[in-house]
Amino acid sequence: MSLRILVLGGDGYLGWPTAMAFSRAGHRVAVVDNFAKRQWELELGVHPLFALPTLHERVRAWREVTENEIELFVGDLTDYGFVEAVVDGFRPDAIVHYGEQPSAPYSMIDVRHATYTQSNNVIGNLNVLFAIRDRSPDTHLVKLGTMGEYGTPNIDIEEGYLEVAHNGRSHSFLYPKTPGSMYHLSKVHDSHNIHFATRIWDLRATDLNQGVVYGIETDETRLDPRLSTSFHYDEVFGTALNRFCVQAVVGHPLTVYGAGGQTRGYLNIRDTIACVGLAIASPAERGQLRVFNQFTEQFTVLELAERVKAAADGLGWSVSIAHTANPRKELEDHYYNARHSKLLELGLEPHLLDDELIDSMLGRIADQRDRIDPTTITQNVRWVPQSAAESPSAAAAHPR
Ligand code: USQ
Repeated sequence: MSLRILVLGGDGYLGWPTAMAFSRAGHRVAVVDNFAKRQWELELGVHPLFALPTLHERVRAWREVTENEIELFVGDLTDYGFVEAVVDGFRPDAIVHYGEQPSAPYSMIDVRHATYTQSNNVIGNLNVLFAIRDRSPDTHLVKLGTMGEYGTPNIDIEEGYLEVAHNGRSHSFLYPKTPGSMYHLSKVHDSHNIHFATRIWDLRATDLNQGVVYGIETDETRLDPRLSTSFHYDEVFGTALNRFCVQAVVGHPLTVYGAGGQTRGYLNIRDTIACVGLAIASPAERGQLRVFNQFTEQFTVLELAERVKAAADGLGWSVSIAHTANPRKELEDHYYNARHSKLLELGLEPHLLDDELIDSMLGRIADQRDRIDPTTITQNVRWVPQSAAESPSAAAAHPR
């Protein structure tokens, strides 16, 4: 069955490959973006590894390569009139919401970046909820949340909800959240707002609490170099495994923060797309907020660095691991056991991290070696300012 799917944040690392995958599968797809990410890149002096044509150019390239159309709406989710007009006009069966500021370090630069992240993300998401309520109440919201909403509690992490027994009675609550950055907090606020909208207005929603995504390629990005996705390796927008692979290519010591025992859930970018597809294929009921923990494996950050180092050693490269001072405030040795069975029950077949994948990432990155700017690998954003000279606003003024 062909569905109408609206992808918010369609210019981003995950939004663009998601839009292409649904378009190729025969759905009617539209993307929304205000190109804010490109502005943040200019602000910090960083750029994605692969040359990134504009979204208009990528949509044209997509048409040329596959004869499929992706519709494009340019605008800001914090502008309610824009969001309402898009939802009213397109009447999506599903909205996939990636359209938020996604970086923990960016949100921790200073008060301006913290308030921007929270207002941008929370207000944008509220506008989407109100537009669905008033213009298209049957639309299924598939919202990208994050495993980081839970933090690293000293008990097992359940999938969204926790049954609490208290004084002889019990109740199911959204699992308690202890997030580790202003960005992760913005997603917590979103989750509560979505929960409210499903309870009070009878909307249908799935919150995908996603782990850290790695990878460069999907079946669609491979079709043409112009269809590449926005892959970052700088301190602010790059994520752990992707950064380590780039660092290995340029011979930079792998930047394990502190002891390296920080454990997180990880998944391949291909599995992100598969999970979103599974969520859309069996939508939540009206009045229901489903929560799926979206990752396939847990690793410590040191394990990831060791995997990349071993792969680089195999290629004859000399790569070291540096335990750099941790710019974040987080536990470096902790209990972590997060349930993640609901997507597997829906049929997810994970692409687990293997040496072949790391080798192919190293190869693809090595082809772009000339585009790597090693000065952006460390940008000195700190969770806690260390001295007056290193206050967060000084870091913002001199992010490198
Ligand atoms: N880390 C290092 N060295 C590095 C980079 C990161 O040791 O060079 C450590 C971090 O301190 C952290 C872990 O690796 O303990 C993961 O950090 P990350 O930067 O890869 O990921 P994070 O900041 O948690 O955020 C990313 C995405 C975000 C998404 C989140 C999923 O940027 O959009 O929500 O992963 S999760 O981590 O499950 O919350």
